[in-house]
Amino acid sequence: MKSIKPLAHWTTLAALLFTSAPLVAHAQDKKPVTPAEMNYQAGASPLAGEAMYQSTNPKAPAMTQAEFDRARQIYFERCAGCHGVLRKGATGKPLTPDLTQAKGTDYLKVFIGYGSPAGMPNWLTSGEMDEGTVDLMARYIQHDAPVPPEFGMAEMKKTWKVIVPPAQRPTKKMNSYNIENIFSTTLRDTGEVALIDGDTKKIINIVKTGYAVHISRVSASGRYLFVIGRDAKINMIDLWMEKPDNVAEVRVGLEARSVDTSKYKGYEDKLAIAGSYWPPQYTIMKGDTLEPLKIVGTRGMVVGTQEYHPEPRVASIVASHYKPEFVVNVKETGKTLMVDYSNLDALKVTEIGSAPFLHDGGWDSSKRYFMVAANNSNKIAAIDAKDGKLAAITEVGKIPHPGRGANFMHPKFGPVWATGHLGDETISLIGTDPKKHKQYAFKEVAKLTGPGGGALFIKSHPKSKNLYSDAPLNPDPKISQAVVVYDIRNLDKGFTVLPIAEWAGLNDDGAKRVVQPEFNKAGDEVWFAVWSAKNKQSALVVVDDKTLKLKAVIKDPRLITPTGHFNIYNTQHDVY
Ligand code: DHE
Repeated sequence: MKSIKPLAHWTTLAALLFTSAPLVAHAQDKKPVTPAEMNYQAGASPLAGEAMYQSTNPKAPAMTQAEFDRARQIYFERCAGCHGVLRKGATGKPLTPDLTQAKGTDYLKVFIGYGSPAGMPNWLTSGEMDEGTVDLMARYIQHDAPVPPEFGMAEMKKTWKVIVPPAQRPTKKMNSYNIENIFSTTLRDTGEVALIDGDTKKIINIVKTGYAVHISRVSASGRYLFVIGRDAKINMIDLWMEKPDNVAEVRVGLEARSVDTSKYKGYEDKLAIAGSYWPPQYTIMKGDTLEPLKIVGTRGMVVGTQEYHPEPRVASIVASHYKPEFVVNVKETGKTLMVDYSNLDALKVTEIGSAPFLHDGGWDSSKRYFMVAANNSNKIAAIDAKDGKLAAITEVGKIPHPGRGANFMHPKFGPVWATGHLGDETISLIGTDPKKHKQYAFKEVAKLTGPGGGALFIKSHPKSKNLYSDAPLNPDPKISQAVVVYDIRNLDKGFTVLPIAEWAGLNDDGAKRVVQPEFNKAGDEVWFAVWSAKNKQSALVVVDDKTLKLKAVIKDPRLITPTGHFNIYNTQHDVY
């Protein structure tokens, strides 16, 4: 093992590094990553806990098995979100041995220790890693990337559990809840969702789900709730039970983010689908039991460059209302796959290329166009679900992040869909009506100015005259702990700030990031999560949409790290 160099030596190298050429040569010239994006992407991967074979490269500095295992775990906890599982590069630069060995251990140590102006965190000087760990990581990334195991049908079947078989489930609704106004709230760090009665604001049940649970989606009938964890575990919850709870679960991979269910006429509640980050694939399951039926890999060529990508992760998935199809967005290859589920034995997939990296998105108000953010290209692609083609690509601000976006009727431009941005303070409005407002269709017709970057979610409702936008990743707590509201009838007036975290009246100094506006079924209340660390108090805050005044604060020791929340009716019917 090489000895650790004194800090002075590092500083000299750091100076050299920042005044010379970029550390790692890269095929595509990458733009700097903002701190907000870095915070967002750099979450721990569940792959950190997976056993993998030690890979060695004879030209790389030697490592013991114990060192390799420790470095691998750190890599998946800290680095994989940006640099990719196989280190081929994503938000961060590629770190394959051909590139890293050419730089050498000392050079890499400086890069890891001090970070870079392009967005690499300063792991040493921030105190997150000591010098020994930095040295370990510098040696590790010169070895070949260990490949996590594949996860096929046999592995899935081993994890598949039908907790309550369909025949033993209720034949009618067994509770008195107004199911359509229940909220499923992600409790991120406890691996649970809180089911909350939207009328009484009381917790109905806390349901165990996967690790670092991510999103909830609702079946076409509104009876079943599907929740996916980052560990690719899907939980299916029956809302008809006296106390709604899990009836089935399965793992569809080792890491995942998206789930949805078939919504086309005649296929309601019949199928479910989930997309995985690792292995890069999507899985179609039976809608009432989660039995895995069909697994399809997404490895392939990147749009434009037509270079092979070994790990194109599956990002957002939605069910089409126009055809028996799932709209599957593949991140790194920049492709939307229209997966026809009418015959799983002769699967037809229409591949629509747009731009990398496809991430999140939502329907326009007609539910014909799926508006998906290509967040590495600062673009929104409009996918026409009726004609199965790309309708248009629209340039927007820096790193668009719509969640599912917000639809409303603009006084001049007609129906528009809106997205906020992680990388700048703007909100882009895109016209979505090619029939009656052709001149504005799929054009960025207006840009609103918000309080700053770091926005993740934006929301409106057909019955509301307001547009809400959060900014939980903004570095200024005054911004990250509040939301802004625009009056749709008078957008030129600018925004009003609602101090949501302050209204929550929390008893400690938690991060209190305000996340994701979500309307109730009636469209007259907006819910927000006030997200603090696991050991700090969090809350949900409910605002009256008409008066913009505080309506309720929901606090409970069980509400740990609430992030996303999903109203059953609005999620079922794609109302946003
Ligand atoms: Fe998410 C949606 C991926 C970090 C809260 N997130 C999505 C979707 C994807 C995704 C692909 C779209 C799913 C769909 O529509 O089918 N999210 C990722 C990441 O890869 C990323 C950047 C890093 C990670 O390690 O996971 C990430 N996401 C976060 C967070 O840190 C957030 C703020 C808090 C949390 O719970 O982890 C977060 N993501 C959400 C929410 C949605 C979401 C609330 C659903 C939005 C909606 O309106 O549907």
